[in-house]
Formats: sequence, C-alpha cells, structure tokens
Amino acid sequence: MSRVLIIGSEGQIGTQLSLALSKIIDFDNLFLSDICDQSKTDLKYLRVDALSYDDLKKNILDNDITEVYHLAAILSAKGEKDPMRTWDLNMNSLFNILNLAKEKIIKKVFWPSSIAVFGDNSSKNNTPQFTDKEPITVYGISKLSGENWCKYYNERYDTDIRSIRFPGVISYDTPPGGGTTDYAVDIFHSFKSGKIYNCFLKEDTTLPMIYIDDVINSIIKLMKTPKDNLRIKSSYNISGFSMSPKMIAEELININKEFKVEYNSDFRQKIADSWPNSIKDKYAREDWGWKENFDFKKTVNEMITKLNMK
Ligand code: AKB
Repeated sequence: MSRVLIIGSEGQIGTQLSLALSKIIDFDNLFLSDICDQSKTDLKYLRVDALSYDDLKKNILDNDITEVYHLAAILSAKGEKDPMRTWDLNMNSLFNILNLAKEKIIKKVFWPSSIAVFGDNSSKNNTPQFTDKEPITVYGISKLSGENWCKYYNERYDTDIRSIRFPGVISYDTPPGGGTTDYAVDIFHSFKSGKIYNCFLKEDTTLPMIYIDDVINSIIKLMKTPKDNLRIKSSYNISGFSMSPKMIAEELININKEFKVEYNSDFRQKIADSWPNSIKDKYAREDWGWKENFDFKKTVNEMITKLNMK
C-alpha cells in the first residue's frame, strides 16, 4: 500500500489531483503540502520546505511516505521576473526528491514537465517526442534540465521517476498562476463577471491545451502502468487539443453577444510563439494507453457548466 505526498497540493493541478487521489487512496495514506499554511480540504497537511533536503527527508521518513507527486514550480511568465529564484526553486526542489529516490527512501515519483521545453527551432506542428529543443524561458530551461536529470537518475540509479510534458491546463477550480497559457482560464472569469477581457496574446496564437480532468487521468494512468512498459525515461509528450484566443472568444460571444475581447500582446507573446502549435503523443498512446476525453468544444462546454455560466 503506497503512502503518498503531494507537494504543491493547493495549485492548479494539485487541488484536483488531491481530490482524485483521495477517492482511490485511504485517507490515512494521503498527505498534502504547499507553500501556503494549510489546505482547503480535511486531508492531512504537512508543513514541508521542498527546498530543504533534511526537512523533506524527515517528513517523508516520519510518515512512511513511499510515493511523491512533486508539482511545485514557478511557471513561464512569472519565472521571467526572477530567473535565479525560478531556477533555484524548480531545480533544487527536484534534486531533493531525486536524491531521496536514489536513496530508495521514496519508491515512486511523479513530476510534471511542460511544452515549455520546446523552443523556436523545435518543429511547430505535431511536435514529436524527439526534436530540437532550445527553450527561451528559465522555466523551460529548468523543465528540460529536470527531464534530463530524471532520465539520468532512472538509468543510473534505477529510480522510478515518471513525467509528462503538459500543454496549457484549462481548469475551473484553482486558477493557474504565472503561465503564458493562463489567458485560457482568465477569459472565462472575465466573461462570467461581465468584464471586457484584455488578452495578452494575439488572437490567432495557437497553442496545445488540455482540460484538467484529462490531466488528472493522465497522471493516474501513467502512475499505474508497469515500469517496464515505459520507454521514455525523461518525460512523455501528451496532447489534448489546440486552440487560439479567438476560438474561445467566438464561443463565448455566441453565448453572450455583449462580451468583448481586446488584444494587447505583451512579453508573453514571444514565449507563446516559441512553443508548438500542436503535439504528437505516440509514445504515451502506445506505452500507457493515453487518450484524451476532452476536445476543444467539450472543454468550453464543461467550463461553462462548471463556472455556472449558462
Ligand atoms: C505556462 O504557461 O507556463 C504553463 C505551461 C505550458 O507549462 N501553463
């Protein structure tokens, strides 16, 4: 029986992952932790400093934790405001987890990577698992380095670290914080509050996206797969669907003709332009049966329902 710790449990992915895992893991075997003081749920909450190896080790040993979902990170746009802090948090918290896995204190790890590992020279459409990668953000650099370190530890120390390169995540509950794809959530909230949405990307910027329920399914599916089936030791490409700001704006304007979107692109445009338009995820499909349930239309409908906007 695994005893599980989620680091970054109060974030966009963490809140939904803790809910989903609480349905399949015994209450006593699930532990949450985040930079904020406490959780919004009744699940057990640990105050752990992911940047302190000793603190992490103590909490993990004291609670017999065997499996860690390490979700804490500074994302692409926010990361550009303080590159050194972003590098420090994203890399050193990962190293702490990797070293605990190397010492066999932790048996299994999930760590999310991102489409931010790709750069201007990566192929744009149906971007494959293996292609040139020169990320232009410190977040992307940290994710690409992290992927390579995961592969190194898996191959050299026989650890079991699993990872997925997530596209932009669309969720209804906890908003994302500091990403380039955040517009795809913000626009729904502006629509709901009857405000004009000022979009920081150009209307035709097409990016890969995924709905939160698919994110959670993908993590659970990958973690359940026998280790020997996993050919990718760094991080798996997965795809949901591709969309642009204009596509969501049109859907929302169809519901309410009064809704207005203005486009004033800022520094995030350059980041978005360096990322793929769409992703090819053949290895995830073949190795662990990945298949998305939500396409663009279904995601928009679900967001409208979940945010009570009908
Ligand atoms: C971001 O925009 O930084 C993230 C990501 C694609 O990893 N949502």
